[in-house]
Amino acid sequence: MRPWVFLTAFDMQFSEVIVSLQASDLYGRLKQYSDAAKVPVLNDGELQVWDSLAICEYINDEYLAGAGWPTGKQDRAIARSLAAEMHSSFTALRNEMPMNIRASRVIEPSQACLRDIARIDEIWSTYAKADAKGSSALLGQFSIADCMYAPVVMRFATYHPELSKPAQQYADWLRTHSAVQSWVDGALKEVEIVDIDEAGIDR
Ligand SMILES: N[C@@H](CCC(=O)N[C@@H](CS)C(=O)NCC(=O)O)C(=O)O
Repeated sequence: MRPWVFLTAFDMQFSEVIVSLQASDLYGRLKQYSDAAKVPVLNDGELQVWDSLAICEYINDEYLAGAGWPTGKQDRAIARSLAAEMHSSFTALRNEMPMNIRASRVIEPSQACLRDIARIDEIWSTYAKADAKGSSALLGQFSIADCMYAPVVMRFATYHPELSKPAQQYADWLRTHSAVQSWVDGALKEVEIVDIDEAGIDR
């Protein structure tokens, strides 16, 4: 989702190959596109770029002349820290709140998961900046950092944890961003159910 939202938000042309994570011979299917046998992977000519953050960084370097990060060295440093924190942390949240856009569920989060939610609330409350044009982006400029948090916004839309007002405002803004909405539109048309990602009970 993260590089897809980034590419879409910046009007980049790309084509997609969707591989079901329940496909028979999943390893072989993924190996056709990715030496690492993981998705997402971007194939641009002869070049293979794997990992969502690396794909966003490559697009930013190759096609956007740096516009994928906020302007200003300090804001860029913070945006990169936020993206890296998302990429390397929040294990409990990821385990207990699998992405499931078509569902609305109730779970009982562990203490570790509640701490992850609290830290995300702190990040969004601290760094989302509303502007006159109706944006609420992190550091005041839509960037790779926002794309990295898009899946968490969708997880929160499924499991409804309580958030502070500023954090909820950011979540609402990002969830209704046109690129995120395009992803959600596609997700709502899917029919596949990934059993391992069915958590909680229906609300
Ligand atoms: N850190 C990687 C995560 C890559 C990853 O774990 N991808 C999973 C799907 S979310 C995958 O390809 N799983 C297939 C498998 O492990 O066989 C990224 O964000 O790009």
